[in-house]
Amino acid sequence: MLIRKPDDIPSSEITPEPIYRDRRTFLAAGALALAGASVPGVLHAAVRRGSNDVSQGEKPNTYEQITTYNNYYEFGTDKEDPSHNAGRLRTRPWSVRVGGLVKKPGDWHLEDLVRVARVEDRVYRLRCVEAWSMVIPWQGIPLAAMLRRFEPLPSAKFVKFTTLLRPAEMPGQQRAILPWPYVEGLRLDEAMHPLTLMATGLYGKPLPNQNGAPLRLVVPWKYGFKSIKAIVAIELTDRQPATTWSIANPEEYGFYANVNPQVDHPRWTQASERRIGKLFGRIPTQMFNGYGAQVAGLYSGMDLRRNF
Ligand SMILES: Nc1nc2c(c(=O)[nH]1)N[C@H]1C(S)=C(S)[C@@H](COP(=O)(O)O)O[C@H]1N2
Ligand SMILES: [Mo]
Repeated sequence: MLIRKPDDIPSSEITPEPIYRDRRTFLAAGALALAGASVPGVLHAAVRRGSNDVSQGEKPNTYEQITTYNNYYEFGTDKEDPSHNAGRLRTRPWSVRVGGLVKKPGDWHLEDLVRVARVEDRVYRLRCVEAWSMVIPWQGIPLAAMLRRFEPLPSAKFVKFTTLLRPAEMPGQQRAILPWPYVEGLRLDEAMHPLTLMATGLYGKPLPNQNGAPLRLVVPWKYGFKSIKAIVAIELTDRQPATTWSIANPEEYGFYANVNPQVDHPRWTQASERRIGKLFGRIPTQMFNGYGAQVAGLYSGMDLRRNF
């Protein structure tokens, strides 16, 4: 018989999923309350989710939904391709190259990198630019805590992220669907925002490969394509970095990609979305995906129609 220490057992394994969900929501709300009033909207959202108001659509999606309906073109373009094909990817050992405008460049072992801060629970909405959405209970560490360890220079204004390039294990990279490797970027203040997370897990389990193991970005107020998976490099820059979808199609995908129901995609409306798992109807899309109280200030004075 295999006997494990209780703390080796993910809570999700010993708690039925619906109870786990409620408990996590409660924990998240409590943690944010302790953190003070700096992110009142998040606390409020967490409390609302805890109220079991299913009609709001704020109940977390199931583990099954989150891990079988994915966008990850390195493993194919159909939603079920990543869950079918990503199992072969080797995510250990893993290191992240840190460079550019920092005092402390260098290669970090994944284990050392995620040890720079305590792992937190964050239940976030994820809104894909394709107009579907989910609610995902992530675990991860704030990107800000990571970046501080690299000591950005005063000249640093942006952060560039790069996905692993390994066509032998990522069959989508054997075709020119997108320019590889996948790259993304944030303004430094967006990257330092307390909502910006480096995710290492979901539902209390290690991040599945199809969701971006072992380390993926989560920027909940932006369209999902900003949340780059399987990160192997982080570079601080003084110029806005090129990003994969704006290279592929600059008319349709911009650098900012803030969720905005008032600015339609050239080929479809962004005013509403299809919540995965909800059988009928669509739900209204919220400005900044509902995180405006926390992040709108980052964009004051900016023309959000031009900076899409
Ligand atoms: N490297 C990489 N990261 C990526 C993508 C991708 O194709 N490659 N797809 C993006 C898109 S479009 C979305 S919507 C989210 C989906 O994340 P999920 O599969 O965990 O829900 O991942 C983003 N990160
Ligand atoms: Mo997406």
